[in-house]
Amino acid sequence: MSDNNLSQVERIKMASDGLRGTIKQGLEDEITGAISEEDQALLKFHGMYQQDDRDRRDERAEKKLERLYSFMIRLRLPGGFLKPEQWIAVHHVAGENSTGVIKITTRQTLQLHGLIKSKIKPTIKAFSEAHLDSIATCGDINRNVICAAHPMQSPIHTEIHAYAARISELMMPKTRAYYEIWLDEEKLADKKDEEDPLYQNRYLPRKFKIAIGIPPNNDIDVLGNDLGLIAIIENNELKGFNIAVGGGLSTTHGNPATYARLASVIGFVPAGDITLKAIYAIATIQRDFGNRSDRKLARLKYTVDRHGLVWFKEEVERRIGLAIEKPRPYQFTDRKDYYGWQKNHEGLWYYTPFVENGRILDDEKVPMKSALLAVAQTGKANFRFTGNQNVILAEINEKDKAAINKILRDFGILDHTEKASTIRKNSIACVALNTCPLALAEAQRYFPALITKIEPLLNKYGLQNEDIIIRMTGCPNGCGRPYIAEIGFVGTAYGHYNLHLGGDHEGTRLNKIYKENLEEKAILEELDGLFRLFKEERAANENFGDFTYRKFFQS
Ligand code: SRM
Ligand code: SF4
Repeated sequence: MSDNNLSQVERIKMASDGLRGTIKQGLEDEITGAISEEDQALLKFHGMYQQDDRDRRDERAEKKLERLYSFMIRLRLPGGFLKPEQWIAVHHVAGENSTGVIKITTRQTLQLHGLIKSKIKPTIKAFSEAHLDSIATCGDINRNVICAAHPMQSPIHTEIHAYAARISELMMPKTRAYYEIWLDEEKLADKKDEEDPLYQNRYLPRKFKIAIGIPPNNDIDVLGNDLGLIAIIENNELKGFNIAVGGGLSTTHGNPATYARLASVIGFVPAGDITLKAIYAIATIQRDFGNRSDRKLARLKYTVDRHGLVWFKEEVERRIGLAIEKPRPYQFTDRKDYYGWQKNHEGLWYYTPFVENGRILDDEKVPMKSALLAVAQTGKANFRFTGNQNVILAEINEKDKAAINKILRDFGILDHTEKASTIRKNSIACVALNTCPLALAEAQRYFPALITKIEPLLNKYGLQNEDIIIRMTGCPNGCGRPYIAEIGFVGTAYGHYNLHLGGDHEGTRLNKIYKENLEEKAILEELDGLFRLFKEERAANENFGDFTYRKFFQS
């Protein structure tokens, strides 16, 4: 591609001196709370986004003040795992340096919001002391590798889960910029040590997401990722992975060239080094063939569709020097979190509380943040984050269960989790306002209140125990994966949402737009009618998503 066609971000990456840019100087500039646009693009590769408080834009503009800038930081947690002492560290960092709210994301990690410029370095230092980092959790690079979260669902979960860390390590950038800028490491004398055969100096054309699913539970929505690995287990042994490529859920309103796409399974590779080789090869194909001029069309899904699946598979085979076998059979039956207490094959206990939209704070409903701190302080539970924005208190010995149960009871977590309705427990909302610069409408600040109005409609038709997967995002980027929900709301303008219907329970079918630009009153009227129809016309054991798909979209 000629240099003239390269997007601005491509130029910034190449001229960045290994993602350093002028971030260091920008941090020292006390005149503004912001950093330059070029550095903002580079900062993402270090796991941070510059944002501003959108609620206060008008007020600040009136007073002729600059926007109220702050930064969001996202941790790299392959497979979403933290030891209790690491949770305690995150708890304190959040309290001291950010808004205090800890957000569990849809990719099994944690975000802190509202860090002012001078707090970034202390935050990263404190994380580093807890053996945590935020490298490559944003930017045109491999992101946090996610893995099915529930250890009790397979006796070989640990073996499969370990791939998340291995893949994350394999796909890390080689530049030492993160350590130099944030942790005061001496600049390397020999630049050769930074040579990066995978990313070179241009990185990937766009973000790149990898997920590992363990059938039968598709709790991480494996097909929504650029690269999905579906674990194939035969006789309790991990044989390898079916590889699925080209998933991606974002669209842009009014741009018909963009679309959501589920990943296509191209074949099976045996477990072990060959799996890692295949992953690496797929990333290099995207590096070499991805679109570097139009960022809207730069994800792997567009590369796959431009060249075709046959070409893509052959190119992987050529790069790994091995034929990919035909896919092995697998079946997803669900994609949920197992709330309450569960036991695994070794007799270890797991408790999953309901964390609404992944927001961990002490509010009038429940002191979730204090409760989780108290659990962590026992040192007896690991923390595992789920793709549904929850946390699992994990690997608890039988002898410690009663003490942890008491903490959960005393803080009201048992009650909170038991009392939350089925629909609420199946809900996801993205961050949206007030921090997300791309939000067109509210999501996590509004969805709980909308669910409160949806619950009586379900009760009215006796549907309160139906497992209906419902999700909302504040814009069509799809961070809460609304396009694979049974009921999806996608923000179009303030207070307005497209209503999507017809996704399945297992995350293997995209939904479709049913009605556009609805306000709350219209949403509730539509749902009332839909629930009535479902009650009257559903087939035996038919899920809501399958019903609406059959009723409205099947020709
Ligand atoms: Fe996302 C951008 C939040 C999962 C698709 N996403 C953003 C930003 C960073 C806005 C921005 O670019 O400035 C949002 C920050 C809001 C804030 O204030 O915190 C944001 N995305 C999130 C999170 C926190 C949503 C949540 O509430 O949990 C999730 C963090 C994941 C993580 O830990 O890494 C999050 N984002 C997703 C997912 C779901 C997934 O990966 O399973 C998607 C859809 C899947 C996909 O990638 O196709 C997603 N986010 C996007 C996109 C559209 C990408 C595209 O292909 O066009 C953007 C915009 C962009 O990249 O230009 C975006
Ligand atoms: Fe922001 Fe849109 Fe993602 Fe929601 S879906 S967090 S509004 S980019």
